[in-house]
Amino acid sequence: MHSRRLVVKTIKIKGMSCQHCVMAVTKALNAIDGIENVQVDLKTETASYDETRPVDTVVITEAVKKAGYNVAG
Ligand SMILES: [Cu+2]
Repeated sequence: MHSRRLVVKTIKIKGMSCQHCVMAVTKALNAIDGIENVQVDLKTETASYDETRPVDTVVITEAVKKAGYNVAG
């Protein structure tokens, strides 16, 4: 039995305007290996998720960009 690494992270997402955008960003982030339990909030323009192993920020930025949005900051 090995311990499970888990870090909760929150990032800022720019460009979302409706629930369709929220779903698109959620799907893009959920597809990344090492990211789980994605929660995207339109009003605060944030995405929170559990990182179960280290994920390069470039991977996250590119996935969000590919979905049509941007990671701010
Ligand atoms: Cu939308």
